[in-house]
Amino acid sequence: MMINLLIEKIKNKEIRICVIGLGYVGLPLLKIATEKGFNTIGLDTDIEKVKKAIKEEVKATTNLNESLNDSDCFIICVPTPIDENHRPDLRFVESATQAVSKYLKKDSIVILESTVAPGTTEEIIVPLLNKSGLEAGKDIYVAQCPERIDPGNKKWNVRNIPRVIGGIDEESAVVARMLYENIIEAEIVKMNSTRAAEAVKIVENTFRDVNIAFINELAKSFDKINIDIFEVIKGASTKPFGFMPHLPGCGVGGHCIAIDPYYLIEKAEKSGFNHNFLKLAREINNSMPEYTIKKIIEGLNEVGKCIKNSKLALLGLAYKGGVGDTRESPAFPILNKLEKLGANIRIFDPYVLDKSTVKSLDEALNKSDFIVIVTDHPEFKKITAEKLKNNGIMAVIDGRNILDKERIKKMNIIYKGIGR
Ligand code: SAJ
Repeated sequence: MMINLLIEKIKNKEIRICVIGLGYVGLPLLKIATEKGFNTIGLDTDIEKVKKAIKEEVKATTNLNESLNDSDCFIICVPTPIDENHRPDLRFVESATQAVSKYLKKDSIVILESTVAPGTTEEIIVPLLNKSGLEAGKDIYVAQCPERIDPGNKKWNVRNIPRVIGGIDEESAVVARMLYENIIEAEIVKMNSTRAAEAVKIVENTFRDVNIAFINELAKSFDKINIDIFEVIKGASTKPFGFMPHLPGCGVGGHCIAIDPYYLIEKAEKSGFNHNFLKLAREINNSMPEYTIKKIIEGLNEVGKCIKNSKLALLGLAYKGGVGDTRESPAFPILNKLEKLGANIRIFDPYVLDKSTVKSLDEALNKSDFIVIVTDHPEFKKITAEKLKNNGIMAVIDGRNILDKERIKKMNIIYKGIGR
């Protein structure tokens, strides 16, 4: 088909879009594409995700044929995790691509939203698609449009976050951009290649990882010289340009920041470059749970206690405040170490009740002598020094620096923050 005809079909919403992967990226995309008038269907291997999508009034299925057959456009939004050796794991992307390649027809559009190393679309996705007998760049259009969802963000969402796209050729880029311009209400910026679009996403998140590592290392250093890093960040933030505040904490979790740098590190290694700096940043961020344990030991020692048999509340399992996602959360290495050291632990996370061992914050507090804050949930930010005193809490290890240090210390409760 002439590209103009395809563009007309897109503008007239005459194509069927199949979104593969209905997690925190795919489901919002499926919903907004449906809202914009496209004929859509969602595909996921997890029946619970399909049920959730149907409850949100979009068509979804676990059935490959029902979803992939008769679709003109396939948008792949499946996870790209790392394995236990921090090696990228493309299993989900490869199986989704293999499934799609069985249903391709002339002028199909395939777009990858999953975060991958630069070069993945060209070197892995295209060869898998070409196995269909149709040729990417000749018979089908292929592009990369990295997802930019920030779970829990009240301001930025799939509708208003600008996107970048890159095509394996100019026509693929034009088609993909036209498609997203008819779904997303924000700017769609065309890069010169899929490789550049893949790199944009990795760079965005690696930028964040190294900046967090920078402030985490400063926190360790300032702990030694009795400087409150928070006060310094606040001071540095008065500079109206050239400084971007990041916060120290008990660790960097989640399926983006803690993962994406490894995709670039491995890709670069294969191409003969060693990302010393990115690896060091990952090492520093991965050291923060251990550093938090050190602060717990220090805090308990100041009241003549040790971790063994101490009654301790671990507040938070999620990787960041306001969400229930526990992937790569620093809570688990901290919890494992505390259990190894024989602590008597109560776990509470209002967003992860199925893994909590007590039913409320009050129960966690009144059954404990010490608290460790791991997640900056809004509920935990409201914990007052008075509440701690009334519950007989002797020491607070504030892994997210969210409590009122001075007020807590005034109540003769030991306070240990990360860098404060
Ligand atoms: N964290 C710190 N210090 C900081 C910021 C975060 O320790 O200054 C920790 C958090 O506690 C968490 C981890 O890092 O454990 C990741 O936090 P995050 O706020 O970066 O949250 P994510 O992983 O949901 O990141 C997403 C990303 N969005 C996408 O990948 C599409 C990221 O690009 C966004 O910059 C980020 O949201 C955001 O800005 O909130």
